[in-house]
Amino acid sequence: TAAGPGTDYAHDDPFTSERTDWWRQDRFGMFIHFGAYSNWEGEYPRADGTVCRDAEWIQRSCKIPTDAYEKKAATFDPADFDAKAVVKTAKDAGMKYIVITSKHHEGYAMWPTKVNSWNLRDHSSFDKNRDILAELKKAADDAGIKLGFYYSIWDWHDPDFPDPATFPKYEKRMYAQLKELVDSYDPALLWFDGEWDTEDPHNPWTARDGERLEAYLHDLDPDLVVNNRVGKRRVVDGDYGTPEQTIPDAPVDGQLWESCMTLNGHWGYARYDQNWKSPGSLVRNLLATSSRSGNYLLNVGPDSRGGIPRQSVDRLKQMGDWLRADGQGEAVYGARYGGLVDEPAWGSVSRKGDVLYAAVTDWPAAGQPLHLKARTDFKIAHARVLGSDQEVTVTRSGDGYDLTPSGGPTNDIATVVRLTVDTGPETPTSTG
Ligand code: H79
Repeated sequence: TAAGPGTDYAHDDPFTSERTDWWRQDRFGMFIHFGAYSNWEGEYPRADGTVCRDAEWIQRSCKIPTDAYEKKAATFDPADFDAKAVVKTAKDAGMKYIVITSKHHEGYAMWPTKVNSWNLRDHSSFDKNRDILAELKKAADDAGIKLGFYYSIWDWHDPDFPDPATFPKYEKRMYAQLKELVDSYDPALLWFDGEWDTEDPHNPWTARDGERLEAYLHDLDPDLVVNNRVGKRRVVDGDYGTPEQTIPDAPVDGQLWESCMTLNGHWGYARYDQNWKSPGSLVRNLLATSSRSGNYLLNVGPDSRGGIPRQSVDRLKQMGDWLRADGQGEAVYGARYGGLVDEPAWGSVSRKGDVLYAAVTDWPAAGQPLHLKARTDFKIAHARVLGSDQEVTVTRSGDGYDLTPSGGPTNDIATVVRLTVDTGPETPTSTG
């Protein structure tokens, strides 16, 4: 929850770790869920003629026998996976980093690991000379995009995983795989998952295991940004918190955070799921996260051939169009919690130094003001609408300020009012 007015101003100033600096500026990333599950495209046809549906959890939720699952993986041939196109999709969306599943709960490695043969090179119909993580790394480097890997601790395939007696053998292989990933692809970030306590299969992972792994990884590469699911999601675990499919309603005290979300209702590709979020709600989500000092990690799920669904690409493109239009991305990149004012019902307010960005999703009727409720004393020196030369009248009003635009919004999603503020002691005045 938000702290009181006195400490708001300094909010997230404790987060000055050099390691997370790029990540805190970038604000917007692409999550990619891609694995052997993608080859099912969300549908498992049962022997009785019915179809069981789910995405990256399909093996568990549809109780697919191991031999059938392995047989299906042997036909996995994502020949259309185009790393350059993926990176271009991310870049055009205004995304600054990519996190791809290197191994999800199914245990299948998306790179040619030497640890086992349950991987895209040794257990697929894919070109043996290709390595999609290497391709992605190259394309991301060329485009100035950071690359990170998701890695599930919970593993449904490794026979040594669930039994605490054999778990150390699994852990050794996990360490070896992570070393391969770090050595071969030099990722900027590792995104762990599946750290939670659960049965079927039992998950022996402890907070202590997380601390040990985190130390090991930072020994390999001190710059690696690591999420909090490396441990048990305590504030001390990893570099940042990971709310999933939800956005905290205020900045999170004492912790960096990133909300990961889907574009439809699933992470992995599910051909039947056409429940797509609108570009407007996606931009509002991005504004909500950045204005509360969080990041937004938005997911795509490539299909069995490795292509990102057209519906995903279209929506991401519209987000990028919004971010590029009139420099509106200024309100997101490098921005954080506004602090000086309460979050208004008509939009969100982010801050970068002396500038507040009021992103207005509900533009007022002609002559009506946008009210900003002040949490502390400050002065608005200047107000203007990005992409418009209209006047904005600023008046001191009761518990804050009224901003009265003289014209309409510049776009249908969110129009940004850029406010230059002075936090000095002078009395606020009105300005055009
Ligand atoms: O990769 C995506 C999901 O597949 C994965 N995380 C995102 C990023 C994810 N897996 N599970 N969940 C999210 C939701 C958590 C389900 C759980 Fe449970 C409920 C874990 C513990 C209780 C299901 C029921 C698994 C164990 C019991």
